[in-house]
Amino acid sequence: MTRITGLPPYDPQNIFARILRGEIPCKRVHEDEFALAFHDINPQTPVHVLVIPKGAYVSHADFSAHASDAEVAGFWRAVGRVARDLGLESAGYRILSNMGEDGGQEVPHFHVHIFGGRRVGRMVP
Ligand code: IU
Repeated sequence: MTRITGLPPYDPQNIFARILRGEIPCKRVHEDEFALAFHDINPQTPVHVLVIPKGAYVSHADFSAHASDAEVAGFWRAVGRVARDLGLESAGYRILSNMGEDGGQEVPHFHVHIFGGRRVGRMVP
């Protein structure tokens, strides 16, 4: 498949790649064929979990363009399942993914934040 242009190459030494390889520990909440979920090291809300795909994708732009349908479905099902298993569904929660420089992305492996456990209110960019 042709890779979309303008994206940085995937860095296999990024911190989430190292977590996926088991080189760095994490507080895991879920793992399956497509995704790993773990508690953010610097939580912004009482519940702050990151969900990352097993595949090597820099960002949502990369993932949405290049992941297989099975990977996309498996990943997003994992996001929903994690939120459900954390007991966030009845009160609600926020999912967010920072993408690239303007989006404030720090770790160059696609990840979705799940914020919950308190009222997070409406999103203000
Ligand atoms: P961002 O969307 O790329 O800005 O988010 C990166 C997140 O990864 C941020 O919330 C960090 O606290 C979190 N994190 C982590 O959980 N463990 C780490 O070792 C590192 C960052 I470095």
